[in-house]
Amino acid sequence: MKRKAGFFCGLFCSLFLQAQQPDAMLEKGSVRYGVANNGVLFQQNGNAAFEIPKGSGVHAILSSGLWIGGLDSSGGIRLSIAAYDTSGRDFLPGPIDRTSILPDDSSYWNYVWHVDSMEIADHTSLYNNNGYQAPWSIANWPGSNTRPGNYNPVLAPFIDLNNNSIYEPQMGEIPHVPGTEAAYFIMNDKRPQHQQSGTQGMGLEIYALVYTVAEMPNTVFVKYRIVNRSYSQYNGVFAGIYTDFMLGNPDDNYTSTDSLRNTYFCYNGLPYDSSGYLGMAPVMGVKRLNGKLNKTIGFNWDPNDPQGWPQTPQDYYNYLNAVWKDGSELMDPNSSQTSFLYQGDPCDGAGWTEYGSSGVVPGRRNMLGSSGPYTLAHGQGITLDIAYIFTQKQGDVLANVCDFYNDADAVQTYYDVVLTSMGQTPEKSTLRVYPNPAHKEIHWELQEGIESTSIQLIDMQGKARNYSASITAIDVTDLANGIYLLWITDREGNMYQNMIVVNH
Ligand SMILES: [Ca+2]
Ligand SMILES: [Ca+2]
Repeated sequence: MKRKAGFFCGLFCSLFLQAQQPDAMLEKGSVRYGVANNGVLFQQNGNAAFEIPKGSGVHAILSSGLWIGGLDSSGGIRLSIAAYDTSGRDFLPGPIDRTSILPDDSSYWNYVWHVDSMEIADHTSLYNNNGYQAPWSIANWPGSNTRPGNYNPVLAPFIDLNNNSIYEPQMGEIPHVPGTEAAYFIMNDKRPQHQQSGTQGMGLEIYALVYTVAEMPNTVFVKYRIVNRSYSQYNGVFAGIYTDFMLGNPDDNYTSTDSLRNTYFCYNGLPYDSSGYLGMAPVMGVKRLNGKLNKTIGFNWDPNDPQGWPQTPQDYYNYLNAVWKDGSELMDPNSSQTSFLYQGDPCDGAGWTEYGSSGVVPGRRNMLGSSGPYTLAHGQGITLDIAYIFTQKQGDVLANVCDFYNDADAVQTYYDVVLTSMGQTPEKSTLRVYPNPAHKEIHWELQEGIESTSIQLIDMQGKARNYSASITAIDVTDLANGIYLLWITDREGNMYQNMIVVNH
């Protein structure tokens, strides 16, 4: 049985290999957006690819990319920067060998794996049927490494039905991703020549999951897991998201920061967007969901301006630290040093905003929001959970800014309740569950001395049920038959998970 399925996959995979691309378009929500495996999101062939409403031909973002900077043991600046898909590349697709610290430059990795929840559900129920053909991205999901070399054994989250740490789609195993549609890719910063930043990389392996959920159709979620595979320790590491906004006509915009909500955003600087959104002047925001946004800054595209496009490694690193290219600090209108550009509130007019400042002409805008500084030792990582949130409701520009805050709060709540545990590869896997399959009750065992602070049971649609942290068993008699994840977090934030089959 197993051999037959393997043969079938082999034939299928080779036939359809050419169908896969290093980029994908996703469109299950209200946004049609492009994902590429070079670190630049929402841009294809130099064109904006964040169309909302879908089919309108109007875009809210021109491009958005990951910016990482840090200092090596001798104080040298290391950078990995993705800004535009037509500009230089710092990232390469694929993982890094954990022994040699070299990237696998095989074309095997030059893909964006693209899955949707219907295909995954079909695979769960049909995998064993005669004539069923698994979609390419499910059959070839990079769950467990199959390449020669000492790569991380688990390279993409998956449901491991038999707990052997091997991804076996021919046995009904599936990608473990949230939402209705997801794109996944692996990249590294070991490109020999960093074309954008002109520095060496740090030896980072990056897993990127981009996805849409049905409940938040105007939002695109991204999870970056960034791991230091090198043997060096880096200090002063910042991880940032750079975004060049369109918002219909890109030349009439303003930007702002809401540091308490860990978000920066773009809103129309004129009451009327002169092409695209017209009177419905929306807001496009970028929000960190799983930690603090520590710095924001924006700059123009003139490389000769001290507040313009970065030229040297120090320029990039300064911007990640919310400092101007010449080293001068970011100052608010009261001449106080700040780490957040335009950190006032356009909604109620308080504080430092572009909208309220006389003489600030609306125009093209970008923003860079970063978290850090972190120390990254060998094997340590940073996870960035990011939401790209679009708000467009009735009312004027400022009313939409007020509404954006509500949307940002709703997205944060949804993330906190439903999404935190999805799409992650848990760091610890010492959670034993029994009986499995479960008919009436499930029980579990954690290592002695570990105290759980949160217990969740999550179904395959990503819906979470929360239980008291003190319970030791869950009654499953009212749950539908199917696959669930038991997810337990302890006081130190370590996460333990195991898969449970409920079968009455
Ligand atoms: Ca398995
Ligand atoms: Ca505009």
